[in-house]
Amino acid sequence: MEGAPLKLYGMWSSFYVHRVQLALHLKGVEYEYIEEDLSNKSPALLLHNPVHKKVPVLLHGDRPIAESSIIIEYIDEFWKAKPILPADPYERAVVRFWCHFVDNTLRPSFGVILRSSGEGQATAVDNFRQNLMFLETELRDGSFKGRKFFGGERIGILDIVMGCGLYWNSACEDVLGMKIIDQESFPLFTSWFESFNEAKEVKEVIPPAEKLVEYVKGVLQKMFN
Ligand SMILES: N[C@@H](CCC(=O)N[C@@H](CS)C(=O)NCC(=O)O)C(=O)O
Repeated sequence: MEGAPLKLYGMWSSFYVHRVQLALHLKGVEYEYIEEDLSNKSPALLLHNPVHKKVPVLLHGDRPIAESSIIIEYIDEFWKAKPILPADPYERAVVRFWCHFVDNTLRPSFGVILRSSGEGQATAVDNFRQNLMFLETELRDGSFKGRKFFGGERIGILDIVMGCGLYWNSACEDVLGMKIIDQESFPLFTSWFESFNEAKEVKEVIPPAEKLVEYVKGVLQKMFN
């Protein structure tokens, strides 16, 4: 497989796609990017991800891999230099736990904010902030205490999974006119995000904030109409 062509099927605004792009950029691996129109999916996407029919899909030679976190682990196992997951089995389990938390608890709790209004929305904001406080506490006293990134001195899988989606949170905050992740309540998390933002590879893959805000406006409008 060494030297086999590598193609990524993606969509510019998808943070799941940004996760895979960031992993590839961190590894310094070259790939061909193919933009999908999700309202008119290509036969290649349907062929390579027949179950979910979603991006991202990574095609390595003729082998397709779907689901962003599975793709990131594949990339880390295939291109071993500059590891994205820790070597120690317990530490691997810990970051996987937190990635699972981000995808299955934290992100869905942000989604509730977007779908609610009035008092319901205030409760949803509190709930999301309580969830985020778990990560703030881990940075202060727990597994990630004293670290620049969740991965230590360099960006790891939890940074990728948390960080790429956070641009969507920021765009949603802009559109809703609400500050939900404030520096005062989440000082360590905010400073982690600043370090993440400064990374060259992050700048390479995250679309401009204004473009994302315009896109999110459209998505939220569709949700409410
Ligand atoms: N769990 C998947 C989620 C991927 C996903 O939701 N992709 C969206 C774009 S952000 C998609 O392709 N949607 C097309 C559809 O639902 O038909 C992952 O982690 O890769």
